[in-house]
Amino acid sequence: MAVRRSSALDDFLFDLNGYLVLENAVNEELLSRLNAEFDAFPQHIDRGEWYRGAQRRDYTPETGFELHQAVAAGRPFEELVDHPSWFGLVSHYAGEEDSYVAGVCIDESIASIRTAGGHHPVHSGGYRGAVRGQYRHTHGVFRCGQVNIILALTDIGPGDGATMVVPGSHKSNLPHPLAGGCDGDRIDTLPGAVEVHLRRGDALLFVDGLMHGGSSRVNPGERRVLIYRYGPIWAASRFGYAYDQAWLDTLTPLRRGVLQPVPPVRTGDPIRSETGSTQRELLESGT
Ligand SMILES: O=C(O)CCC(=O)C(=O)O
Repeated sequence: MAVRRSSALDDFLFDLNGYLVLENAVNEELLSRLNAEFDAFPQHIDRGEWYRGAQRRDYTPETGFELHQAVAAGRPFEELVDHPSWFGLVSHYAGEEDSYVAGVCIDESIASIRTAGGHHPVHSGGYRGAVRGQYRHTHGVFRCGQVNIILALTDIGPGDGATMVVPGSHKSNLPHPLAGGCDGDRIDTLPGAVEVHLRRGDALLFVDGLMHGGSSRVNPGERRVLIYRYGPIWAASRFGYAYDQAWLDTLTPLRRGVLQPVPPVRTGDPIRSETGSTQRELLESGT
């Protein structure tokens, strides 16, 4: 599959709205392997318990089952790290292009299952936004702090708990006067917020500084998504997660380099050279 690079239209719409929808990002074959992994998740485990290299850590009681470090929860999840449908785009928007620290890392990866009644509270937005999630385009380059991919493993239409965004809010200079005021912190009726409906295999790409949240799911069944957050190579895990070296060593150089772009140098180690293949070179050579 060819690596998707951003077009002038992608850049325009991403700058304008703060998000893009990538249709048919993942094919049926990978989708069914990802869904088979979800089928096998032990949904009975408590928050804090581990499943393979991933830990259940629901953001709130209402978000439902959320496995953090999902990338280490099964082989198919590794294939999303440098997926050609979005890796070129996230590198362009969050990867400090044309700088001495070009490249991206994944600082959070989450497998999420939402059932009826669940939602993810509204948060973020440009107003007093953290640098970590900031939107920035200056001197002809993007310098976003974090760009997220939400990959749908199930169709997500009305009532399914679609992610909602407030288009353009990544540049807001003012607080949303009704955020937190409509039905508690639910985003469903927030003025300006729109539902992003996805077909299974579609992905939502957005800058984390965009005001967003998960609408209330009212339909029976499960909403299944994977959330991968990409930031510059110097970003760190928000919650301190680290990967087992033995597992990292099983990955391709590019995937390993995205999950651990700057390996630790410990007392007594030799100086580590900064030279080596860049992510861009590895992506283009397919290694
Ligand atoms: O679950 C969703 O649809 C939104 C997730 C979200 O807001 C987040 O992970 O920051």
